[in-house]
Amino acid sequence: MNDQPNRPDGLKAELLEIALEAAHRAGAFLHDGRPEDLGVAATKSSAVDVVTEMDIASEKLITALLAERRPHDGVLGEEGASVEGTSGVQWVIDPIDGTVNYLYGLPSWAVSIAARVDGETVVGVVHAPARGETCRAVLGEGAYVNDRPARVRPAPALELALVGTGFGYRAERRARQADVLRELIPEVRDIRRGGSAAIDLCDVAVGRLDAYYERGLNAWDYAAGDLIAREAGALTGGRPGEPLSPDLTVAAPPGLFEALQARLEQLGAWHD
Ligand code: LIP
Repeated sequence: MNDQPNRPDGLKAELLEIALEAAHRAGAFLHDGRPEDLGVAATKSSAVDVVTEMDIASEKLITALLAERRPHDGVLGEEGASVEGTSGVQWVIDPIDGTVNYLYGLPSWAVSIAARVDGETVVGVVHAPARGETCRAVLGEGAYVNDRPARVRPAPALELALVGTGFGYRAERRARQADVLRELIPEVRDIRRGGSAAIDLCDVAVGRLDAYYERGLNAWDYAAGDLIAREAGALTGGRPGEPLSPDLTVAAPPGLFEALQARLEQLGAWHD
């Protein structure tokens, strides 16, 4: 049954098929074509905020496929892709989420592609080739990992929660994030820092993490993973009553989400 009359299910199915095709093509290019001598092509907010030639090439591969398949859609990409579009559909792309991991040859990196219709995310795909895993979700139709249904782990108390997080590229922000972590770490089971927000959100969706939070993410980091986590049963948001934003991203199953969000608010995790 079509529960969204202005968005025919056929559109969501088409957007999912395109997102999967683009993510797998980019993933194969990145995984099989990674140069042995891969270096830094450019830096952004700091000397450790790096871009490789593969980030740029991956974004070009994805945007070329999108332009061919849906020429009237908008596009927002981490490495500069910016197309206004006229169709009401916007693609939000991180061509490599976990760029530093990819640069160092660590496996926790992914291609993250989301499709938004009239501003609402309706399709999310996070493809992690080195993990042999693709997570996907369509709004209202559940989340899947390698075609198996994905569900969050039942919420533990905060003190028993395995919590993922990450840190920014500017030293001043990292110092502040460490201050927050110093207070939180004795209050939870343990912390994990994987290096890819998209994968961290998927790990919440499949129950490998109880919760995840991070300050400073951009839409391309979280757009797809947010939908996947929500469709797997998580609550997501920023500060209490606010949506995800660069201020703060929080994801966890109900019960744990509220407890972690309230503690992060007390610790001022939403500001530098
Ligand atoms: C990364 C995020 C990660 C964060 C890193 C970096 P990038 O995105 O996915 O969660 O901790 O600092 O921002 O830069 O690899 O696309």
